[in-house]
Amino acid sequence: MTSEKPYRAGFVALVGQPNAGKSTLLNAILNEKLSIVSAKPQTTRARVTGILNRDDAQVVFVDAPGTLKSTSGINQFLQDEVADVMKKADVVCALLAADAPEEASIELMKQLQAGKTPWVAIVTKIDILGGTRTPKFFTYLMENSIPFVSISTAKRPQEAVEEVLSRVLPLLPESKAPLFDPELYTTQTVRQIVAEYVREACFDRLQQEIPYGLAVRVQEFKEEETITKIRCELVIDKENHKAIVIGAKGATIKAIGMQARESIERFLGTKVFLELHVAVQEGWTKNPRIMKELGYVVAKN
Ligand SMILES: Nc1nc2c(ncn2[C@@H]2O[C@H](COP(=O)(O)OP(=O)(O)OP(=O)(O)O)[C@@H](O)[C@H]2O)c(=O)[nH]1
Ligand SMILES: [Mg+2]
Repeated sequence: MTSEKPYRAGFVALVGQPNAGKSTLLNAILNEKLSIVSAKPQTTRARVTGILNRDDAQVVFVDAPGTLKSTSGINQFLQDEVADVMKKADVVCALLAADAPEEASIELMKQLQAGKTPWVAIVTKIDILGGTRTPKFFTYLMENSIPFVSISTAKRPQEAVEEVLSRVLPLLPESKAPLFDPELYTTQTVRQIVAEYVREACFDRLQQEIPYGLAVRVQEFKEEETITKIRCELVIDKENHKAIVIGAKGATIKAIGMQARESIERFLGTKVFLELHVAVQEGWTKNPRIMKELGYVVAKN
C-alpha cells in the first residue's frame, strides 16, 4: 500500500462583501499582482483567475466581485458574475472582514450552509481588531459550530496563505490530471491585466461615483525593442466627469498615468510608454453591448 496523497484539482471561489480582502488574498496566494486592490469597495468587476500549481494539487482560485444587493447599472453584472463564480466552484471561501456588519455576513453564511458546495469561513483583516474584541458575527460562527480561520493578509501574508491552503486543499476533488497547463498561473491576458492596473490607479485618484462609471479600453499594445507602447482609453459614462478625470492642467490624468505605468513596468519587466485618453460613452454602464465589449459579460462556459 502506498501512503502517497492523491492529486487534487479544482476551482476555489473567493467571495464576500465588497472590500473583504479577496483580491489581496488572491495576490498573496499567487505571489503576483494579478487582481487590483483599493481601499474603495466594489473594485473587482470581472472575475480574476489565479492558478496555484503544486506537486500534489492544482488550485484554481477565482476572485469574484463583492456580493451586492443593488441591480442598477453595472451592479447587475457584478451580481451575476459572483453567482456564476460560486456555481462553478468546487470549494467556496467566504471571506468575512473582522469589521463586517453582522447581518450581511450571516446572510452569506446561511446561503452557503443551504447549498451543497463545501465552503470555508475565513475571517480576514483580524489585525484591525484590537485586544479581545471579536467580529460581530462571531456568535453565529460559534452557535452554528462553523470552523473558521482568522487571517491578516496585510500583516502576515505567508501565514494567511498557509492557513487558507490547509483548509482548502483537502476539500478539492481528486483528479487524474491538472485542469490547466501547469505552466500557467493565470488565464488573464496581458491586455486585461494592463487595463486593470490603469483602472486601479483611477480608483485611487478619483472620488465619489466617478471610478464606478469608469472602464479602461486598451487600444494599442506594441512591444518594441526597449520599450512597450500602450495606449488606453478611460471610458466614462458622464460628460461632466471628463474635466474632473483630466484635472487642472491635466494633473489628475497625469497622476493616474504615472501610477499605472509603474505597476505595468513592474509586471512586464520593460520600460513602458503609457498614453491615456478620456472617452465619454454616456450611460455605458446600462448598455449591454458596450459592457460586453469592455469585458463585462458573464462567461458562457
Ligand atoms: N488592515 C487590513 N487591510 C486589508 C487586509 N487585506 C486587505 N486589506 C485592505 O482592504 C482593502 C480592500 O482590499 P481588496 O483586496 O481590494 O478587497 P476585495 O474584497 O477584493 O474588494 P472588492 O473587489 O471591492 O470586492 C484594501 O485597502 C486592502 O489593502 C488585511 O488583512 N488587513
Ligand atoms: Mg477585489
